[in-house]
Formats: sequence, structure tokens, C-alpha cells
Amino acid sequence: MTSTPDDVSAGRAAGATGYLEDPAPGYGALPPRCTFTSTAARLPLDGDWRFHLAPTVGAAPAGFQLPDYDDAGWDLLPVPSSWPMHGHGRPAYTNVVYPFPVDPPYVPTDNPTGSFRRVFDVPDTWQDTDAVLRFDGVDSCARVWLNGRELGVIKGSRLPSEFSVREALKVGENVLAVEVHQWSAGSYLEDQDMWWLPGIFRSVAVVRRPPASITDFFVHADFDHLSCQGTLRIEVQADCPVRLVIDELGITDRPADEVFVIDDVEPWTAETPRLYDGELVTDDERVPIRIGFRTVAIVDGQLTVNGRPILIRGVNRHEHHPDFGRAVPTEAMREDLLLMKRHNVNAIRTSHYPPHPAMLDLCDELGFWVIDECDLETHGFHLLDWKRNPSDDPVWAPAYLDRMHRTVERDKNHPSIVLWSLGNESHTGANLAAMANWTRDRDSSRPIHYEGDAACEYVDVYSRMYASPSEVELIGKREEEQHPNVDAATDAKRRSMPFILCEYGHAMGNGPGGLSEYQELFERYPRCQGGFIWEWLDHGIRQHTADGREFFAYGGDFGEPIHDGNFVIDGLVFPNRTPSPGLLEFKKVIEPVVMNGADGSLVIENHYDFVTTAHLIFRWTLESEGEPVADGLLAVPPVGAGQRHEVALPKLPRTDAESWLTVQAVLVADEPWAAAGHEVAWTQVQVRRRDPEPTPTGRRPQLRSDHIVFGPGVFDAARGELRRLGGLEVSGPRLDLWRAPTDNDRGGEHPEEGWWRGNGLHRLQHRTIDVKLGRTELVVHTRVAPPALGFGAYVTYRWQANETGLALTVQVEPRGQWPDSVPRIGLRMRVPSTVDSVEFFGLGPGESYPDSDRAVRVGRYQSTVDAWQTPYVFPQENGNRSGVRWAQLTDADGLGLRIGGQPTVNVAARRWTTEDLDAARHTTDLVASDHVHVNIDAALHGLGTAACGPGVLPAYQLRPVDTTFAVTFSALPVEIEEG
Ligand code: IPT
Repeated sequence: MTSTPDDVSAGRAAGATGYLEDPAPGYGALPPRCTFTSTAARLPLDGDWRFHLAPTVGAAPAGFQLPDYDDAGWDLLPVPSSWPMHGHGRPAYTNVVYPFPVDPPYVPTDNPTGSFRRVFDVPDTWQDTDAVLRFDGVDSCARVWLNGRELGVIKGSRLPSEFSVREALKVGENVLAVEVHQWSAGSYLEDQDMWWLPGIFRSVAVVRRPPASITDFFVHADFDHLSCQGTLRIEVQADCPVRLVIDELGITDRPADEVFVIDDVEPWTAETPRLYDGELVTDDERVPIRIGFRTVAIVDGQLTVNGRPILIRGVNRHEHHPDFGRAVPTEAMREDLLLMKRHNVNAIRTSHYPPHPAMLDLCDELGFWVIDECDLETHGFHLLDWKRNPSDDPVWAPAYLDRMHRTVERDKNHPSIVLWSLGNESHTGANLAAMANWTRDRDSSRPIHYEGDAACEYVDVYSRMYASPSEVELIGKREEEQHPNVDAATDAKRRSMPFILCEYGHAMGNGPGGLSEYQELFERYPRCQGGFIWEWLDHGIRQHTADGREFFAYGGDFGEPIHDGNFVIDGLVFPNRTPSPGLLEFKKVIEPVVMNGADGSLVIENHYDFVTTAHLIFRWTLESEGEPVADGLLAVPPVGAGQRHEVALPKLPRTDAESWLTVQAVLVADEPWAAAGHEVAWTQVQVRRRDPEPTPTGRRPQLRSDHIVFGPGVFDAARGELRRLGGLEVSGPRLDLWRAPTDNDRGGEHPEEGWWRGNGLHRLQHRTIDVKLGRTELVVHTRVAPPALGFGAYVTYRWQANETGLALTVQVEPRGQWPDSVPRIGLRMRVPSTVDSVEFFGLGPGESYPDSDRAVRVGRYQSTVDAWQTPYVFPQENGNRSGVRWAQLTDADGLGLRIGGQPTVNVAARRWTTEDLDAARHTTDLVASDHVHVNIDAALHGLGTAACGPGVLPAYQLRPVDTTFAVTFSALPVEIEEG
């Protein structure tokens, strides 16, 4: 080792940063290889570094790479980190568009440039040994010096770079200097839909390479499902003999390059992530390896693993943390994966770059099918009609290939990876085809995915995003439209390929709706092998208001001049990694055991691809009006994968109210991802129907000056609206058709929100035509219509009463030119804010909508108005409880009202009005009012997934048609008459 900084460039000569705008990859790094740990010494360089941020490259401190540069006045910044998350500069979000002029390979002069310095000590035991300096991820481009000597330049943010430091490293004090530029030519290849967050966001370390050390290895561990034999072949790159030890397989000390054929090996699958631990051993180091035997193949147009087709229940996963940006702590990665396993997710697409290497270790260990995607997206060229797109420009070919090499070489030893993906949304071109060709040569054991190759000229699976169910059905039948400009042979090739949806079910805000329609197609058509929800996580950034209330920021919140708003908030989990209702729905839709009960028996279908149901027990509970009555276990022999089994339902005691039998398939023992008793699947069977509730009737309405007294109700005589119920002041109920639009209502080419608002559904006026007192009824006629427009609805409210309750029948007759759909048809009313406890018997416990109601089950639930709100980062319609037989809203003393469905209604209650919810942009904009506002609906429009993808499917669209519904209201507490 030498310490002479012999090639220091103290000044910044013109062109010294030419690499920045050079489409070529970085330089100076060692050839890419797999990530591994070793017993060889390693100096982690994570922790606080000295940091200076300059607004341009030119303004960055000159000579800072010199060991004796004085950085005492600089800030400290943790590595790994995204520097805008630590108060330096600001995060910025765009989806498709580049936040700078599209003029490849040039980047803005305003190019935030971070200078980093780290002093570290090398022990004298390192004397005379080789070492490498490793960066796991730097966004987007960096130049690296050790002790003043330049090592090279890094590009490819989510890919590792290693430099030999044999010459530059010395025993004793060393100074590492890194200059990181936010923008570089590489930024044109990194236009993924996420925050722009520069920084050294993954670990940095110096790793000692002893004389007898391993450079690289490629594990080939195949499984022959016919013979149950595993074949292990490891290609090792080393300048010394390497031995292999896998005790469990009886491989004690053998040359590592032998081929081992092992009988009765246990295969690796996402359902049975069996790993064999071993070691590669040289005289100077031991490298732990984990082997999973499995074979991926496309057979007869289906993607198979170990001889069986697999069904993907997947999610797209970005790397994001609300406090740390791209520097996601390992604990959060683990949390993500455990949460996925607990929600029946079995596959991950690493959208749209190779994830942190530790993530893939966890996938091997916990069991996921992984599509590992290269760090590549040039989506912004879409706005230029793909002109000048790098994907077909030879100048960019080395960068494309470099990125793919580094992806495959880094990750090639993970059994969880079953497909390589070339990238995302980069259109098509020769550079992508070249990536595919190289990959096929290097690793023939994994098929290639890239959605942008729509004609499937260089990929192995047909992949699409956001195709509608009807299109997926055509694809399932292999009857999809021919791609224009391809010959018959290419067309036939695509038609013979397996199909996946690499993105579907856009989980933005409230939704996605309509997932079960996709699942049915995946189950029905062998060609359809499932898909990946877009996406796992809301990329919100945690912020606080001046008075300390937490909210999550999205595009535009940091003053970005160009941004895509809350399009980055489209995950199945909220930014703090708590499940949204969409995740619960997805869990139910994809459950791997499907149970259906009827006529005294239960059919149990095993939808796993490999395992039996032996890891599950089947628990049943009988509830009468939501109260547990009896429970037990069903005796179910292990049902094989793809098999079904019918069992008799237990003999049940008689009940005297609406009763449901719930059967749950739960884990019999602890699994690495959930405890014994964790519910995997469930079903409900109705065993006793509901008796119709008696309608309150018999009382006569009494006119008293300006009000009408009718049973427990007092009405406003002029409007015919209820003002008091028993001891409670109320307002309404009256017709309501509006909801605070969801992201999906706002999305698509002809957003429904536009129609609704344009037709004034958000500001309907109510004109009372007449209020008629009958012998035992009060009838109110109104016309409800928007200002300025000619259409409207005639609404008849027909009230009846007894001593404690009121019955209301509402008849809605829309007349004139209405929009095609309306958000809801129901009633809105208002009660005092103290009425904030809720109990109901209906579908719960969470929210549900017509096309997203699989996750809810009939039961009796207790909650509060506050807990009924779903904290969508961008406030919108939420919190609806459906199938409500009855709901009680009460205050602390039990004063309140009971709403009875005839037979069921939807109920939502919140502390703010729909108008407040509509106007809010962040959760902290929602402030409690003096009332609780209650919606009671006969019907709701579905959710759909129009934010990206198909809108509400016809079956779930709410049409403004003649509608009649009934509901009862009783005053609480029910006064027990004395005597
Ligand atoms: C698709 C992108 O692949 C994904 O990264 C994300 O942006 C998603 O859309 C929307 O959230 S591309 C879409 C224009 C089809």
C-alpha cells in the first residue's frame, strides 16, 4: 500500500466533470460480482460523515478530496442517508416527467452536489493485504477519492460499485472523499415514479481480500421434481483452491467446483423456503452460502417452478421510508415482508430497481417469488413521443448493459428470484434487446420479463399493466389482439407465452375496487399467472404542522415547481406501514384456501401451488346476532395443493336470531412470519335468517305551531325535516348524493368527479313541496336539484311512528338529464358531537364498498366515530360500513339513536362534513366540528381503480334510477315504562 496522493487534481479544470453528462457508465470499478459476507475483515464506514452541500458542481469545495482539507466547519450527515431527509435541500416528486429539460445527456447547472468526507483507521493487521471499497447505492452519480487518489466514478444509483484500494489504502488514518451529484446522465435512466432523493443511501465498507480469497461465485441448484434430486454446481472465481461444506447434505469438505447430485432433497419454493446452509472455504476465508434447490421453467405456455405452474399474488415494492427516504432500515424491510406474508402475498416485483441486498436475503428466507428489476426507466421520453429515447440509441448501450450486468451479477444466487426484469417503462429498443440477450447467455435458468416489449420479441413472458378484466380474459383464452407490426411467427410466440400483470389494482387512496374479478380470471385461465398490485407502500414523508400534528407530505408539499401531487400515495399500506383497507381486501381476495359452505357441508379448496393444508387447523364459531354461542374445530385431513375436500358442518345448537357460522383456517404452529393461530383464510355460512323487525307505527302526527310532534320525533313543520329524536337534537335526515371524491373518482380519461361536480351533485338544493299529516303518517314531498340546471329528483319521505321509534321510507325519482352515475343514494343527518360511540351489527369491522367488500364479515362491532375514519393521506370518501342491520350511536351516557336497516343500510359517521372532507388536502386539514355527520345509504357507487386502470365495473356503477329504501330510527336509551 502506498499513501502518496500522486494524482490529486486540486482545482476543477474545465471538463473535469465530463463524466456527469457522459452517457457512458461510471469508470474505475471492479467487475460486478455477487454480494456475500465473509470471515475476512470488513470495516463498515456507515455512521456520521462530514458533509457539505453546494447548489452547483462548480460551487462545490475545490480540493476537498485532499487528506488535509479542513472540513471542521462542515455539517455531519449520517451515511447511509438521503440528504434532503436531513434538512439539506428538499425532496421533490415527479412521476413520468423529468424535473429538468429533456436534452440528453445534459443536466441542469443547478445540480445539488454533496461533498462527503470520512476519516477512518485501518489496523496494522491489514498490512500488505488487498482490499476493496464497496458502495451499495449512491444516487445518482459520485466521484470517489481515497487519500487524495481518484478511484473512479459511480453511476447506476441502485447498483453496487466496488473499487480496488490495494494502492490507495494505508495502515493508520485514511481519508475517503466522495462527491455526489444529484443529476447526471444516469438520471435520464432513472425516471422511476418516486421522490428524487440524492445521497449515499446504502452502506459503504472496506472489505479485506486476503491472499486466498473468493472473488465471485454462481450457485446453480436445480431440482428435478420427477426424481426429487437436487443438482448443485457452483462456479467459483478465485485464485486459490476453494472447498465446499454443506453438512446437512453430507458435503463435508469437497472441491467446490464438483457437481453434486443429491437424492431426496427438499426443494425451495415460496411456500416452503427450504435453505441449506453451507460455506465456501479457502485457506484465508469462509463465505457462508444458502442454497435453495429449485428449477424455473416455462412449460407448455406456463411459468413453472419445480414442475408446477405458480400463481402470483404479488405486490410492487419500492424502497421508501417516511423519515429516511431511500435509506430504509433493515427492520423496516423485514416488517414489510412479514406484513406481506401475513396478508397472503407470495410475490414481489422490485419496482423499479434492485432492492437493498438484505431484502433479497429475507425473501429467500421467508419465501417470496421475486422479479428482480434492473435500475432502468426512461418514462419521461413518453412526452416526446419517445423521440431521443436512450433505449434505442447506441450511445447508451454500454450504460444499459452495465446496469443489467450489475443486477444479474449482484443477485444471481438468490433462489427467490425467478424472473429477471430489464426495467420499467423505457419503451423498446435495441439496448433492451441486448440486455435480454446478455442475460439469457449469462443465466439461462431464469426467464426474462420486460413489460415494454409489447410484441414480446426478446422476453419470455407476456406482461402487461392495468389491462381490464375483459382484456385479461381474452389474453387468458390466448385470443388477444395481434400486436401491430409483427409477423405471424412473433405473434404466435407471444400467444404461447405465460401472462402476468406486472401492475394492476392501483392502490391509490380508497381502493382498489374490483380485485376479485381479476382473481377469478387468474384462477380460471392457466395462462394467467397472477399479478402485482401497484403498489405496496404510500411514499408519504412525515411532517408536522406548526402545532405539532403529524401528517404525510406528497408531491408539491416541498414547493417543487413541477410535481405529480399525491400520485406517489398509492400503496396498500400507509406511509407508517400500517395496513390500509385495500390490503385487507387483497388478503381475502387472494387467500390460498377457499372455503364455501352450503347445505350442511363445507368445501375446502387448496389454492396453494405446493403445500397441503397440514399447517392449518379449521376453527368454527357460531354467533347469534354477533354474540358467540358455540365453537369448535373441524376435522379436516390435509388437502393437497390444487385439491378440494368436503366436510360436514358441525351440528349446531338452535339460535333465535340471525346467526352465522364462521370457519377460519389458522396456523397450527408458529411460522417465521406469524404466530400460531394467525388467520390465513375464512368463510361465513348463514345458519339462521333474520326475522324482519316490526315497523314502528300507530302514532298520529300532531301539528304544534311551527313543529310537528310524531312519536319520539319533532319535525320542522315548514321543511318537514326531523329536528329532535327523543332526547337528542338532530338535523335531517335528508337525501344526499355526494361524496368527497376518491383518487379513483378523480382518475381516468373522463373522471367521474368532473361529471358529478359539473352537474352540481356537490351542492344540491332541497325544495319542500308539501308536508302532509295523515292519520298515522307524515308525508313530505321535496324536489332535490342542483342550482342552474334543469334536472332533479322528486323525493318522498314517508314517516310512521310508535312511542320510541320512527320508520322512514324514502322514494327517489330522478327526472331529466342526470349524469350516468351518482356517488351515493341515501340520507345525511347530523347529531351532537358527544354522540361518538358506535356499535353495529353488519359487515365489519372495517370499511367496505360495493366492489371492495370481501374482507368484511357479518358481526357485531363496537367502535368510535374517530376510529371509523380511515386516514387516507389525501383525504377522501372513507369509512363506510355496509350490510348494517342496525347501528347505535350514543354518547357517554347512552343517549343517542339506533338506525335500523330494512333490511340493511350503509352507515358512515364523521366529525366533519363531506364538504370539509372534499376540501381537505392533508389529514391535518380535518378539524372536528360541533356535530357528528352521519350518512345512511341505500347504495354506493363502487371504487374501481381509474386512478390508473379500469374504472368502476358496470355491476358496481350506481345509476340515478328510481329507488325506494327504508330505515328506522329509535331514540336511545329506550325508556322502560314504569309499572
Ligand atoms: C405505471 C408505472 O410503471 C409505475 O411506476 C407507476 O408510475 C404507475 O404507473 C402509476 O402509479 S405506468 C402507467 C402510466 C401505466
